Amino acid sequence: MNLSIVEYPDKRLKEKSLKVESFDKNLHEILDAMYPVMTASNGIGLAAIQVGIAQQILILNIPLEDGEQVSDNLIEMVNPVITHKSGETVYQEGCLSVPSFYEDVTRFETVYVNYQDRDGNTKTIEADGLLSIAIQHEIDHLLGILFIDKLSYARRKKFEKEYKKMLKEKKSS
Ligand code: Y12
Ligand code: CO
Repeated sequence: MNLSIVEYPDKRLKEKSLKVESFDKNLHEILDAMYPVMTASNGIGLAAIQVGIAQQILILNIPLEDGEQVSDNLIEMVNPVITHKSGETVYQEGCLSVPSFYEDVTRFETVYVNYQDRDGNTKTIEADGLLSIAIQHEIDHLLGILFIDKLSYARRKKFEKEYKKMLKEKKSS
Protein backbone atom coordinates (compact mmCIF):
# COMPACT_ATOMS: atom_id res chain seq x y z
CA MET A 1 0.00 0.00 0.00
CA ASN A 2 1.54 3.27 -1.14
CA LEU A 3 0.50 6.14 1.13
CA SER A 4 1.50 9.78 1.15
CA ILE A 5 0.74 12.63 3.55
CA VAL A 6 -2.23 14.89 2.85
CA GLU A 7 -1.31 18.51 3.55
CA TYR A 8 -3.34 21.57 4.56
CA PRO A 9 -5.43 23.08 2.94
CA ASP A 10 -6.61 19.74 1.49
CA LYS A 11 -10.35 19.46 2.34
CA ARG A 12 -10.02 15.80 3.31
CA LEU A 13 -8.47 16.97 6.59
CA LYS A 14 -11.88 18.43 7.54
CA GLU A 15 -13.66 15.05 7.11
CA LYS A 16 -15.02 13.09 10.07
CA SER A 17 -13.57 9.58 10.05
CA LEU A 18 -15.83 6.52 10.18
CA LYS A 19 -15.81 3.87 12.87
CA VAL A 20 -13.88 0.72 11.92
CA GLU A 21 -16.15 -2.34 11.84
CA SER A 22 -13.83 -5.00 10.35
CA PHE A 23 -10.58 -5.98 12.03
CA ASP A 24 -9.31 -7.67 8.92
CA LYS A 25 -6.31 -7.87 6.60
CA ASN A 26 -7.16 -4.50 5.08
CA LEU A 27 -6.98 -2.78 8.50
CA HIS A 28 -3.64 -4.47 9.20
CA GLU A 29 -2.30 -3.35 5.82
CA ILE A 30 -3.34 0.25 6.53
CA LEU A 31 -1.66 0.19 9.97
CA ASP A 32 1.49 -1.43 8.59
CA ALA A 33 1.71 1.13 5.79
CA MET A 34 1.15 4.14 8.09
CA TYR A 35 4.17 3.43 10.30
CA PRO A 36 6.94 3.97 7.69
CA VAL A 37 5.14 7.07 6.38
CA MET A 38 5.16 8.56 9.89
CA THR A 39 8.76 7.67 10.79
CA ALA A 40 10.17 8.73 7.39
CA SER A 41 8.96 12.27 8.19
CA ASN A 42 10.11 12.19 11.84
CA GLY A 43 6.52 12.10 13.02
CA ILE A 44 5.42 10.85 16.42
CA GLY A 45 1.71 10.60 15.62
CA LEU A 46 -0.36 10.01 12.51
CA ALA A 47 -4.10 9.61 11.88
CA ALA A 48 -5.38 7.66 8.89
CA ILE A 49 -7.10 10.73 7.39
CA GLN A 50 -3.62 12.25 7.06
CA VAL A 51 -2.94 9.60 4.42
CA GLY A 52 -6.41 10.03 2.89
CA ILE A 53 -8.19 7.20 4.72
CA ALA A 54 -11.29 8.43 6.61
CA GLN A 55 -11.37 5.66 9.23
CA GLN A 56 -10.92 5.98 13.01
CA ILE A 57 -7.32 4.75 13.04
CA LEU A 58 -4.25 6.41 14.55
CA ILE A 59 -0.72 5.51 15.48
CA LEU A 60 1.66 6.99 18.05
CA ASN A 61 5.34 6.47 18.67
CA ILE A 62 6.63 8.70 21.45
CA PRO A 63 10.45 8.91 21.46
CA LEU A 64 12.54 7.80 24.43
CA GLU A 65 14.22 10.43 26.64
CA ASP A 66 17.32 10.41 24.38
CA GLY A 67 15.10 11.12 21.34
CA GLU A 68 15.34 7.61 19.91
CA GLN A 69 12.10 6.24 18.43
CA VAL A 70 11.74 2.52 18.96
CA SER A 71 9.03 0.48 17.23
CA ASP A 72 8.44 -1.47 20.50
CA ASN A 73 6.74 1.71 21.78
CA LEU A 74 4.34 1.93 18.85
CA ILE A 75 0.71 2.34 19.93
CA GLU A 76 -2.04 1.57 17.43
CA MET A 77 -5.53 2.84 18.26
CA VAL A 78 -8.72 1.96 16.43
CA ASN A 79 -12.01 3.72 17.32
CA PRO A 80 -10.46 5.70 20.23
CA VAL A 81 -12.76 7.56 22.64
CA ILE A 82 -11.66 9.86 25.48
CA THR A 83 -13.63 8.85 28.56
CA HIS A 84 -12.10 11.13 31.22
CA LYS A 85 -10.04 14.27 30.97
CA SER A 86 -8.49 16.57 33.57
CA GLY A 87 -6.02 19.39 34.06
CA GLU A 88 -4.53 21.72 31.53
CA THR A 89 -1.21 21.84 29.68
CA VAL A 90 0.31 23.95 26.92
CA TYR A 91 2.68 22.53 24.31
CA GLN A 92 4.15 23.79 21.06
CA GLU A 93 2.59 21.40 18.54
CA GLY A 94 3.46 20.50 14.99
CA CYS A 95 1.67 18.31 12.45
CA LEU A 96 2.89 16.38 9.43
CA SER A 97 -0.12 17.77 7.51
CA VAL A 98 0.83 21.37 8.35
CA PRO A 99 4.58 21.33 7.60
CA SER A 100 6.96 23.91 9.03
CA PHE A 101 4.45 25.46 11.44
CA TYR A 102 4.50 25.10 15.21
CA GLU A 103 2.25 26.82 17.73
CA ASP A 104 1.29 26.61 21.41
CA VAL A 105 -1.94 24.69 21.97
CA THR A 106 -3.79 24.18 25.28
CA ARG A 107 -4.92 20.60 25.95
CA PHE A 108 -6.06 18.45 28.88
CA GLU A 109 -3.12 17.27 30.97
CA THR A 110 -4.42 13.75 31.58
CA VAL A 111 -6.77 11.64 29.49
CA TYR A 112 -8.23 8.15 29.78
CA VAL A 113 -8.92 6.57 26.41
CA ASN A 114 -10.87 3.49 25.40
CA TYR A 115 -9.83 2.04 22.04
CA GLN A 116 -9.47 -1.20 20.13
CA ASP A 117 -6.25 -2.77 18.93
CA ARG A 118 -5.75 -4.14 15.40
CA ASP A 119 -7.51 -7.39 16.38
CA GLY A 120 -10.55 -5.69 17.91
CA ASN A 121 -9.55 -6.22 21.54
CA THR A 122 -10.80 -3.42 23.84
CA LYS A 123 -8.08 -1.49 25.68
CA THR A 124 -7.91 1.41 28.12
CA ILE A 125 -4.96 3.72 28.60
CA GLU A 126 -4.28 6.54 31.05
CA ALA A 127 -1.99 9.09 29.45
CA ASP A 128 -0.23 12.25 30.51
CA GLY A 129 2.73 14.27 29.23
CA LEU A 130 3.57 14.10 25.52
CA LEU A 131 1.51 10.93 24.98
CA SER A 132 -1.63 12.67 26.27
CA ILE A 133 -1.04 15.66 23.98
CA ALA A 134 -0.36 13.42 20.97
CA ILE A 135 -3.50 11.33 21.60
CA GLN A 136 -5.67 14.46 21.79
CA HIS A 137 -4.04 15.90 18.63
CA GLU A 138 -4.64 12.66 16.68
CA ILE A 139 -8.20 12.12 17.94
CA ASP A 140 -8.94 15.68 16.78
CA HIS A 141 -7.84 14.59 13.27
CA LEU A 142 -10.50 11.84 13.38
CA LEU A 143 -13.06 14.60 14.06
CA GLY A 144 -11.77 16.80 11.22
CA ILE A 145 -10.06 19.22 13.61
CA LEU A 146 -6.50 20.52 13.10
CA PHE A 147 -4.34 22.13 15.78
CA ILE A 148 -4.49 25.40 13.80
CA ASP A 149 -8.30 25.38 14.36
CA LYS A 150 -7.54 25.87 18.07
CA LEU A 151 -5.56 29.10 17.60
CA SER A 152 -6.86 32.56 18.44
CA TYR A 153 -8.28 34.61 15.55
CA ALA A 154 -5.11 36.74 15.36
CA ARG A 155 -2.77 33.73 15.45
CA ARG A 156 -4.82 31.94 12.79
CA LYS A 157 -4.67 35.00 10.49
CA LYS A 158 -0.90 35.14 10.95
CA PHE A 159 -0.64 31.43 10.17
CA GLU A 160 -2.74 31.71 6.97
CA LYS A 161 -0.51 34.54 5.73
CA GLU A 162 2.75 32.72 6.51
CA TYR A 163 1.51 29.39 5.15
CA LYS A 164 0.30 30.93 1.87
CA LYS A 165 3.72 32.55 1.46
CA MET A 166 5.45 29.24 2.17
CA LEU A 167 3.30 27.39 -0.42
CA LYS A 168 4.01 30.11 -3.02
CA GLU A 169 7.77 29.86 -2.42
CA LYS A 170 7.61 26.06 -2.57
CA LYS A 171 5.75 26.23 -5.90
CA SER A 172 8.26 28.58 -7.50
CA SER A 173 11.39 26.71 -6.33
C1 Y12 B 1 2.94 16.71 20.42
C2 Y12 B 1 2.38 17.58 19.53
C3 Y12 B 1 1.82 17.11 18.37
C4 Y12 B 1 1.79 15.76 18.10
C5 Y12 B 1 1.17 15.27 16.86
C6 Y12 B 1 2.09 14.57 15.95
N1 Y12 B 1 2.91 15.52 15.25
C7 Y12 B 1 4.01 15.15 14.57
O1 Y12 B 1 4.35 13.99 14.56
C8 Y12 B 1 4.73 16.22 13.86
C9 Y12 B 1 5.82 15.94 13.15
C10 Y12 B 1 6.56 16.92 12.37
C11 Y12 B 1 7.75 16.51 11.76
C12 Y12 B 1 8.48 17.37 10.98
O2 Y12 B 1 9.66 16.97 10.41
C13 Y12 B 1 9.69 16.58 9.08
O3 Y12 B 1 8.71 16.67 8.37
C14 Y12 B 1 10.97 16.02 8.61
C15 Y12 B 1 8.05 18.66 10.81
O4 Y12 B 1 8.91 19.50 10.08
C16 Y12 B 1 8.53 20.13 8.96
O5 Y12 B 1 7.41 20.10 8.59
C17 Y12 B 1 9.56 20.87 8.21
C18 Y12 B 1 6.87 19.09 11.40
C19 Y12 B 1 6.12 18.21 12.19
C20 Y12 B 1 2.36 14.91 19.01
C21 Y12 B 1 2.90 15.38 20.17
CO1 CO C 1 -1.53 16.32 13.01
